[in-house]
Amino acid sequence: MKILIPPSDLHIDEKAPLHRIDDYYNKQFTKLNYCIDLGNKHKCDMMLQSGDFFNFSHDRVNYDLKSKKFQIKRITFETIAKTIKLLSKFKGKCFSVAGNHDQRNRMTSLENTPLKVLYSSGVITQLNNTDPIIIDRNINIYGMNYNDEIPIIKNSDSFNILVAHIMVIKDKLWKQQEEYENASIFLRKNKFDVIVSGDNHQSFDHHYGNKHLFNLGSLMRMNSKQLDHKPRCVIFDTKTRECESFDIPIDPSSEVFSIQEIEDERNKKIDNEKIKDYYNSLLNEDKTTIKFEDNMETYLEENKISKVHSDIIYKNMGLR
Ligand SMILES: [Mn+2]
Repeated sequence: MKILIPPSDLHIDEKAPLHRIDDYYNKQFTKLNYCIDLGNKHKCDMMLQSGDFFNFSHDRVNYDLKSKKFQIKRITFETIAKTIKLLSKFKGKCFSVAGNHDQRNRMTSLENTPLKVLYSSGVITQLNNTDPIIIDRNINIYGMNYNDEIPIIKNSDSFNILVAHIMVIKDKLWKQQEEYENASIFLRKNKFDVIVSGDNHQSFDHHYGNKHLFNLGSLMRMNSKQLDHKPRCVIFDTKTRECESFDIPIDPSSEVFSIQEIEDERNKKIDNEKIKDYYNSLLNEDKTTIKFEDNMETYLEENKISKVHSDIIYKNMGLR
């Protein structure tokens, strides 16, 4: 049985993220199309997608930094239709779980969401953590939708697969990051043969003996921190337990991002940091206040200015 594993976080969206200057909308579909063609070419029997299929679950009012205007963010019917058409091209079966972006207000119910339309259309099937989907009698596929508990394996003799929207990391994404699963420990402590995880937009895989974890990251370079991100697919063969990685063709980041805008933003951040430092230095200077009179009094006291001279100063300041 051959499994196509596309990037974990597709985040299909109508509009390009900040600093992208290319035809972002169509590139999402070109890339997804590449994955599906690849799966068909290699005769993959199924595709496993690990959540955050769409960037939004419902309409949202958003302030656009570029145009400085409020705009409604929504996934249109056309985009959903386009996605269904594309997925129906895949000759195998598609399975997925819901990510936090797919869930309405982070509720587990998918009522009235774009992902629910995909599930209802039948082009893709939602996995869950209680009843595995059994394929070829031996392959059991479990799902962990966002915020679900880790499933309990029912048939330990089977080939068990977990598709999960859960933060699995190789290295911390930021210093204070607390809620995550370490890839190596997560793979070792759970008895799944294959884990396909999503949520972390970085791309990596981890192997422990005969067990494999794939977190392929985002489909698109969604922000300036992802200039070097290389989206890819993996094809895994359950018989041989071998995998092959395929890079999805991309354009150089200098062509898809406005490097000038990114640099300007970085400089602005540095300026803001400087202002913040200056402000903090004022706060730390314990005796200095915003009131000139108070500062003067402190100065006169600290420098032991005589009463005669202080009185002259206060008189001229109109305070005595
Ligand atoms: Mn995501």
